[in-house]
Amino acid sequence: MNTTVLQIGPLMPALEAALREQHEVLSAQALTADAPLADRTDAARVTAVVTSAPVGVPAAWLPQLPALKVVSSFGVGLDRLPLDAARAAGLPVGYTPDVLNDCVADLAMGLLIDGARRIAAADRFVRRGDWLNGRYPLTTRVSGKRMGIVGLGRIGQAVARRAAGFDMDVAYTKRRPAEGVAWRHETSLTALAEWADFLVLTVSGGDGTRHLVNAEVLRALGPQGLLVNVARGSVVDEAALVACLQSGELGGAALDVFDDEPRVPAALLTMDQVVLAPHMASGTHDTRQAMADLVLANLHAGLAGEPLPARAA
Ligand code: 8YV
Repeated sequence: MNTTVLQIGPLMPALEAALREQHEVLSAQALTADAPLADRTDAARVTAVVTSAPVGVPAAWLPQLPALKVVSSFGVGLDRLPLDAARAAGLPVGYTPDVLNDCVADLAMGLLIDGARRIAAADRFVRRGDWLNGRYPLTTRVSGKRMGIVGLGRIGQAVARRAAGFDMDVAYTKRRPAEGVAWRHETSLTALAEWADFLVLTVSGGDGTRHLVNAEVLRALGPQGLLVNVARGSVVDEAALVACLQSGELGGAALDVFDDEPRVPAALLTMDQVVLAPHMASGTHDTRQAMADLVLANLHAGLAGEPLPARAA
């Protein structure tokens, strides 16, 4: 084996096995950006880094990997990848866009329907035996409502197409209007939230979108409104979210991502107007296999000095 891959954090078992079959694999876990890499592994041998979107790579590690030819990340999120440093070093960084659009959009719709119709809460109601004592409370209609989408990228557009099947009116915010789409572009996020019944977050994470959805936006969405987040926990001011749900200023939330996941704010755990999912939007056998295949294709292209099939930097 002439290639040494540094694996950062856990990966799906089939991908880990495929890496081990073809390469020497060193692993590093529990990242902190200031921890010196050379103390834990034989950094000089490393020719490739394989990581995942929620784990990423600390920028400080790149100069410590003199033989590095490529970084290949499992996921579409770029918020934990050192793209500027990689560009400056001419180092290709691969990621896995597109192959997960459908599954993430499917889960966004599932969370939305659950948030409005309270399916998970109804399941708890039946299991508790509460049905024997009376009917389940009425819920909120989904079809024909207004959906606001924050960040109309590839995933946002897949959500918007699904909303059309529910006869919804769709509008979105994005830095610049998306080309070739008929949905209405709205410049103000607060105005979008005010208009929408359902606000779906599909925007990228990172410094530029940190706490974009703040108390003002949540109050604009209002007591009948539902927030759906399949983007990143960092996009929402979680303390404001908890406060608005507690006070009833926001109707409900359906969340796949959290600021400090896998830790979820304790206050959310007891709220029936909240649906909680464990960052599972891309988590189907089909999509995760497609993501793993793309991670390997990016890795091998980078090692061969060829163009990456999906390059982020
Ligand atoms: C993760 C994600 O990659 O694509 C992303 O950005 O957050 C997810 O698809 C996945 O959960 C594996 O950790």
